[in-house]
Amino acid sequence: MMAYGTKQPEWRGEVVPIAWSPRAFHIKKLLTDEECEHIKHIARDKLTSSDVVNTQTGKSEKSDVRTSTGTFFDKDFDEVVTAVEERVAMVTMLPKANQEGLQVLKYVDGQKYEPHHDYFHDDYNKRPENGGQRVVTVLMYLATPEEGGETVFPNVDESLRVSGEGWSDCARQGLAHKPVKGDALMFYSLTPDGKEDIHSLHGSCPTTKGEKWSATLWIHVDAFGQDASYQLNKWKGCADRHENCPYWAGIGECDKNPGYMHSACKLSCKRCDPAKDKEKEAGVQGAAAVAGQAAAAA
Ligand SMILES: O=C(O)CCC(=O)C(=O)O
Repeated sequence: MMAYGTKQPEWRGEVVPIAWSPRAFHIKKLLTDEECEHIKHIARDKLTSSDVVNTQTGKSEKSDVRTSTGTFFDKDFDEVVTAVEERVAMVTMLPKANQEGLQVLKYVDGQKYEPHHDYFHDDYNKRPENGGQRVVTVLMYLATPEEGGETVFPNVDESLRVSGEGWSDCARQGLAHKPVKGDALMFYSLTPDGKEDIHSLHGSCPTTKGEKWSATLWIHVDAFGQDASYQLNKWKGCADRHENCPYWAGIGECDKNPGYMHSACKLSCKRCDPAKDKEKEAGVQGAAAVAGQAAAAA
C-alpha cells in the first residue's frame, strides 16, 4: 500500500496494488462525493452514443462493442476538472500535459464495453504531436451500480480470476474490479520497458441494475494535444527537446524508437543540420529588416 498522506497533505486517499500483469492499482477515495456529482451534472446534457477507434484507420466510429453513452471535456474545463486532472498527475507521477481531456461514460440497462486495449494499434494516434502511445489509464467511478458494471481484465493468469457470489458471469471471466463511487482503477497499457502489454485487455461488464458512471483520463508518454503543439513549436528548429537525447541517441534509440526520437531528438539523431537552421533564421531576420526599412521609407 502506498500512502501520500505525509507528502501530499491535501489528498488522503490510498493506492493499493491489485496485480502486476497487468499492472493495476486500486485508488481509494480519489474523488470526493461533490466532485463525482459535479462531473455527472456537467456531462448529463452532453451525452451521446459512444464511439470506438477503428484499429486500422485510427478514426472514431459507432460499434456494437460499446453501447454506453459518453462525452469529452477540454482540459481545464472548469475548476473541478482541473483539480481532478492535477490530482491524477500527482498520483500517477506523470505530467498533466500528457493527459487527454476527460472522457465521461454512463452505462444503464445492460450497456457494456467489450474487452479492448487502450494502447493504439495505428501510427496516426501515436504520432509525436499526439504525445506518442498511451501509457496509463485512470478510470474513475462516479457512481456505484447496484449490479454488474465491473471492469474486467480477461487476459490474465487463471489464478487472478474472481469467483463466487457477488460477481457477474462476465466478471468471472477474468480479474475484475467493482466500481465504487469516488474510487478509481489505474492500469498501465505499457510494460515498464515501454512495450504494449497484452494483459491490459479490459472491458466494462453489462450494468444490469442501477447506473454506472465513469470518468477516464488516458495519459501518454509525452505531452498531448495543445500541450504537445506548444512544446513542438517551441522546438521547431534543429534542436533536442529533452535533456536525455544525446544519451538515448548514444544507446541506439534513434533506430529502435524512431517515432519519438526523430521528432523529439532531431539534433542528436542527426535528422537536421543546425548550420542550415541558422542560415534560415538569418535569412528570415534579414528579410524582416529589409521589410522594416522599406516600411520606414514609405
Ligand atoms: O468503464 C469501464 O469500466 C471501462 C471503460 C473503458 O474501458 C475505457 O474507457 O477504455
